[in-house]
Amino acid sequence: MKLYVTPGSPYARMARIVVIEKGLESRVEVILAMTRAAESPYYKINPSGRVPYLVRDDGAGMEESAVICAWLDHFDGKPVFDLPGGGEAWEARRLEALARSMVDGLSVWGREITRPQHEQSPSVIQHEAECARRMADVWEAEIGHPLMRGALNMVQLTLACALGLEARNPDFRWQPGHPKLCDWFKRIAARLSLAATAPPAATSGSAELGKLHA
Ligand SMILES: N[C@@H](CCC(=O)N[C@@H](CS)C(=O)NCC(=O)O)C(=O)O
Repeated sequence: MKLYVTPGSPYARMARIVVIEKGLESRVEVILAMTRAAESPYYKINPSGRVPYLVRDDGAGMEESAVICAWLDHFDGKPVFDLPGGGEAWEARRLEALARSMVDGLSVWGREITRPQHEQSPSVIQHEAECARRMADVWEAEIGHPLMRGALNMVQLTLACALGLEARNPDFRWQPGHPKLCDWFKRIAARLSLAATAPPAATSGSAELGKLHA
């Protein structure tokens, strides 16, 4: 399989983490894609131009981090990241949506600040900065939830990738005033799969097509 990513994408990071957690490094070639660039050769592989994108062994291509993570997790027939069913199902889905909402907002903010200065919208930046601040407050209150402890699951993974975006955006300073979230993040960020996929500090944003070790 081939997994197309960029080093700074939180969505691609989720898939890269699952590759490592599931020991799929020898089955999945992780490839850097050139996104958001006119005439990128990547558009011939994935017409939407987004990452992550998984080209399966049967040649079919899959979009969407949640779908790709689930596919990779189920590849060996022994999924470990599925959210619980039964009585906990709605809580799990509620929290996953909350974490994904934070990634989505931070991605809008991150995209805005990587545009040329004259194209950036101060009101979009302010809106997303305030949203991120409120979301950090919400997570400070939610982080004690039982689903945020114990075996790694998609909620934890998604939130960790959201908070990790502090490396990409110097104005996303969620740590002050959020001691419980800081403790939680410190522990999860030390995990091998997270340390190996930590986003680089923001530079130009996209990368040449090439190989990337998960
Ligand atoms: N909902 C998608 C979002 C993917 C996404 O927006 N990826 C960004 C990188 S963080 C991207 O590929 N942007 C390039 C573009 O929009 O052309 C997912 O969960 O995979």
